[in-house]
Formats: sequence, C-alpha cells, structure tokens
Amino acid sequence: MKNHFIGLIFAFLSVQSVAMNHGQHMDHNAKPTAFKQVTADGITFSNFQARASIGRMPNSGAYGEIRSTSIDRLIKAKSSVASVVELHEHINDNGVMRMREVKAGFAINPSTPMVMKPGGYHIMLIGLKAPLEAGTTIDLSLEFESGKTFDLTIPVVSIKTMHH
Ligand SMILES: [Cu+2]
Repeated sequence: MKNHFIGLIFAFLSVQSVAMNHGQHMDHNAKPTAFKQVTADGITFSNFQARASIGRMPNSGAYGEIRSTSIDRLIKAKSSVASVVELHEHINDNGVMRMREVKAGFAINPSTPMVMKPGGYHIMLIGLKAPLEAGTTIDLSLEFESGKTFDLTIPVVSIKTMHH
C-alpha cells in the first residue's frame, strides 16, 4: 500500500516536471524530457520513450522496460497521438525482418524485465495525427491483464540519441 502511494507521487512529479519544462527555472544541464522511473501497484516503468518521426512516416514506436512483482501481461496500449496503437514484435521471416502484432500481449514475469526496444518488442503508434518531435512528450496508457492501468507521459527522442 505504501509503495503504491509513493509510486503515484513519483508519477505526479514526473508529470509536473514535464509541465515545468517551458518555465524559467529550467536547469540547462538536466535532460528535461528524460523519463523518470515510475513505480506503482507493483509495476515499475523505466526508460520509456517514443521515437521522433522520420520525415512524413505515419507511424512510430514507443519503447521501455516493465518490471512487475507478480506475473502479469501487457494487453493494451493507447495514446492520443495515434489512431491505432498495437503491441508488436519483430520476426525473421526467411531472412527478412518483419513486424507483426502480438495479439496475446507481452507476458511479464517477475524474474525478468520485459524490454521493448527498436528491432524487438515495441509499442507501435499507427496513424500519427501529427509528426512526433524530439524534445516533446506524448501520453501513453497501458493496460494489464490484472486490470491495472497506468497513464504515463513519455519523452519523444530522436533515433540518433535513443541508445542508452
Ligand atoms: Cu511495429
């Protein structure tokens, strides 16, 4: 219960810090749109980010790591910036890398973090309403099989600076 409460405060703080990015007190040494780790209800989100649009491509991806203290499954993602959001994986189809939707969602096991990254599991943002610009943020709602839902604010990052 206590952890849950603290996690919600962190989530609130991360939203607040995003809101303050355009204020006068910005620390120029800080990375203002870096995602702050959020823990709530036994689930920890870290390194979340969306890829800035490349040219006029109508789609993009969101990535991050999820840990859970209990067995769970990410079953749905939503964002106001895209018409459709799907959970995808990359597969090697006779030497050709392709993406496909994982309808069952992403299993999350307490022993291993569920990692979404370019070229692997990812959240696909399909039919962007406007190009995603580096330095901005987008909303991302995640729904789990356990019934837990989370509303995150995640930074948009250029593909060039995406690697950690
Ligand atoms: Cu995809």
